[in-house]
Amino acid sequence: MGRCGLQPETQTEPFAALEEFGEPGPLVGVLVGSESDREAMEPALQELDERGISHEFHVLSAHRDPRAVAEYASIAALRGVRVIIAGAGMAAALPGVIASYSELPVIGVPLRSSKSVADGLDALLAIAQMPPGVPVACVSIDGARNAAILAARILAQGGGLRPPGS
Ligand code: RP5
Repeated sequence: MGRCGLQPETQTEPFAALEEFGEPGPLVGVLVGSESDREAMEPALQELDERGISHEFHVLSAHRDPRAVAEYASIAALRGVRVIIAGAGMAAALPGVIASYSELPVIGVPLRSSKSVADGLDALLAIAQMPPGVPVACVSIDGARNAAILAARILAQGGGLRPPGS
């Protein structure tokens, strides 16, 4: 499992993150919008660890590093990632922006940031109220463990849908 954040110097280089994200990926990508979100997402990482599900962890902000988020999401499926869990607080754009760039299932985790004026409700609404056509699954506020369990259940549906007419 790799746990890393982009170095500041790479964030200003166009597509510089492709080198890092070009490596074959794990099954689950776990992202947060800030270092301050890391602790709240630990239950997700622990649950994935206990289930033996390969995963990676990145700190990528939809507002502060939008290009890096776009790069990550655009090639995640090509790297073999099957589900993305994204946690963020306040104006929690991260899950929605990832869903804009990827057709992978995205599970958003609204986080109760210490800076929240609404005790996490702001993040919940930001994640849940996506426009039609760009779905994001939303677990409860600080529901990181449930996000990992949901990711495991999605991964268990390996057969997928049958093509129409089959
Ligand atoms: C959000 O703003 C992050 O997901 C975090 O929950 C919140 C505060 O971020 P920091 O100012 O602590 O980096 O984007």
